[in-house]
Amino acid sequence: MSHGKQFTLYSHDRGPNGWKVAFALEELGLTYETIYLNFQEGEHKKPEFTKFNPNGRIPALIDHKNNDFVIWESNAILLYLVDKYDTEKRITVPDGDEKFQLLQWLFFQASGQGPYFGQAAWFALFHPERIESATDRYKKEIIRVLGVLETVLSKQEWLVGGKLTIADLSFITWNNFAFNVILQGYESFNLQKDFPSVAAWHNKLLATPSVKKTLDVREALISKK
Ligand SMILES: N[C@@H](CCC(=O)N[C@@H](CS)C(=O)NCC(=O)O)C(=O)O
Repeated sequence: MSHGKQFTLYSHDRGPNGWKVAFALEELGLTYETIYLNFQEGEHKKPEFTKFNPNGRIPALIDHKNNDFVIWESNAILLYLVDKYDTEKRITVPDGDEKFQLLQWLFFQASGQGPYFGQAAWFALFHPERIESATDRYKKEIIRVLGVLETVLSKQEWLVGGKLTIADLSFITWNNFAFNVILQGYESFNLQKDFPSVAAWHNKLLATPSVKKTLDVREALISKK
């Protein structure tokens, strides 16, 4: 076990997906050490890391109290953590219909939010050429996904189970990046005006102590660079 902590989390200071796992670890009061990989130096593609995650992406989690069990894909990690360690079901729901709704949101996040928001970020910020049609396509997809969330959150406070769960936690970091960076100055985008329920939900999530603490760590790491 590394330094007496139960888990080792492989993450990245800016990459959104590792922070989702940190939110859940904090919320459940589990102990962990984070190793932030250096993407510029390709650490995530080196055998020292791909022996844990053959996909060469963060996050990956090692559970030292479970024979160094390794799990990767952020939402699979969230499910592992709650199934094994959230016995009081603080941030998950009981088996049954609600569990399938929880899975529905986690699948939607992993297939509908993460990749599209990621492509929007890529074409808006990192692609070597400006390709307006591609940038626009993915920004429009962000707007569409926010519309889906708005429809649901205008009728209920949380995505599932009437309380904060891993489903809500899974959306925070990509939404943050979309609101603060990707969609800045895009057409007449105004989160508060266009998606008031999403804005209220997102602000509530940011004010949750475990989330705030984790995002403060992120801020501190980034501002040190
Ligand atoms: N579906 C994966 C996505 C993982 C992912 O794309 N991670 C990014 C950082 S947030 C990464 O490692 N990027 C480096 C690369 O693609 O080379 C998950 O949710 O864990």
